[in-house]
Amino acid sequence: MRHFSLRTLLTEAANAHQGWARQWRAPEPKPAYDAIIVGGGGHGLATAYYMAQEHGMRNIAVLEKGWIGGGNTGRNTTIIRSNYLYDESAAIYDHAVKLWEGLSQALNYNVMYSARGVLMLAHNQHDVQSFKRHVYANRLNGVDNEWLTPEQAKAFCPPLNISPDIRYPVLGGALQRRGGVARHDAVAWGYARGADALGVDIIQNCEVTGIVRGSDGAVTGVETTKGPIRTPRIGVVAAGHTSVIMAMAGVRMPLESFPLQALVSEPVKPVFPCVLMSNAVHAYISQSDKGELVIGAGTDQYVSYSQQGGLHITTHTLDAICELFPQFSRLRLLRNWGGIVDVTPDRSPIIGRTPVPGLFVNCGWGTGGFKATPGSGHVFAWTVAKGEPHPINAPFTLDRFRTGRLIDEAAAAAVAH
Ligand code: FAD
Ligand code: PYC
Repeated sequence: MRHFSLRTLLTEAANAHQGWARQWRAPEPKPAYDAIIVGGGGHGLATAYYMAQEHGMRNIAVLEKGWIGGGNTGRNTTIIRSNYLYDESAAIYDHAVKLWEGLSQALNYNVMYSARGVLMLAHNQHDVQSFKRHVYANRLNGVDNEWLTPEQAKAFCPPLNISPDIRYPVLGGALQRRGGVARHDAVAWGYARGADALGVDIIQNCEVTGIVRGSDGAVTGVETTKGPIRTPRIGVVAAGHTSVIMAMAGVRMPLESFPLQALVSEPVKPVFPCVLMSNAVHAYISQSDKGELVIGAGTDQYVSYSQQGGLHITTHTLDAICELFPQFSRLRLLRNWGGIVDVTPDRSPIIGRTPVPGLFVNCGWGTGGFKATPGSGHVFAWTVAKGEPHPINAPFTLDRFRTGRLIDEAAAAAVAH
């Protein structure tokens, strides 16, 4: 019979344990979510909704650093239209308009879409030529748009001053009758409620502070102010802050962030029947269902992340509004605010894959992404769910800034930037 000292016994036990430990591998931790959407604005919430509703992805989360709809979605002037010049743009913006038309029914939530017509005024010969070109191009794409004389513009929008001796005389206008407005926060809430009902987790006060990548470079999760979360797929939809988040994954974006402002007057009885935009003077106006005149300005000339812009920008806008609508000069301003928009060199969005496996981006809507919300969410959901672009967003690649296949919509983007 062998005798073992206590020391030998302990040493053998330790060796056996080490051998076992060498063979045993801890299983890879399971992803907490199949996909994460960064940004709880209208686009991010719509993306999550369509991922769950159309692609059956229920184990997903939307991470929002503040509160849902507190970014540009809740700060914009809600103008909806699809009168863009190029085929690619007409396709995506009109896809959105068609979804707007049935959105309240689809979500069973009144987003107050009101197709009251968007009239874009021409104030000089260049405007006239450019807008007429848009009218013809839109019609070829099956998008409604028509040219109005100054008298027809006044008949459509009676408060308009068409006197020829004003500083910005009206030479005519392009009218898209299917254009209009919707209630912006209802859009965020409607999509959030729909996504939540399908099992999507919406996590507010949860800022993404890092993107984690595995040894093969693919994403494996995010770092957040509430701790790390594992996921193999991330969709970044964080208007104004996209560059900051994409830099966390080592991707440099062709974007600049600018403040853009808007304001509302005190509420008055219904006086303004449509949406009117004057791109040359950077002013646009409609009336909300609460009665406030909703007025927007151009972007600041300098990049910034501050959610307020220069006072001189709004002053210039109000000068233009009072000249076009002298009767509004006695109205009082109720409040003004700003948002941060991210702008691409060709004023068209970027929607699709990135050089990092598992990382997708939807950004660059600049001053005009509210109108796109349902269409953008719909095609981005497809892109993230299938890992490949929907045919409608296929042209809007990040790669176009390398290949030069730009989609220059500076004129249709309308707002000065
Ligand atoms: P947002 O609503 O801004 O959502 C992005 C979200 O990402 C934000 O809630 C933000 O908090 C969150 N986020 C950012 N960083 C992080 C992070 N690290 N972690 C987690 N979350 C993060 N467009 C039109 O079509 N018509 C208009 O009339 C119009 N008027 C406008 C007027 C103004 C004054 C402004 C500012 C914009 C206007 N726009 C308009 C543009 C439009 O508002 C935007 O293009 C659109 O709302 C963008 O939607 P979004 O969901 O991508 O962005
Ligand atoms: O894209 O139509 C637009 C818009 C109007 C005001 C700001 N953006």
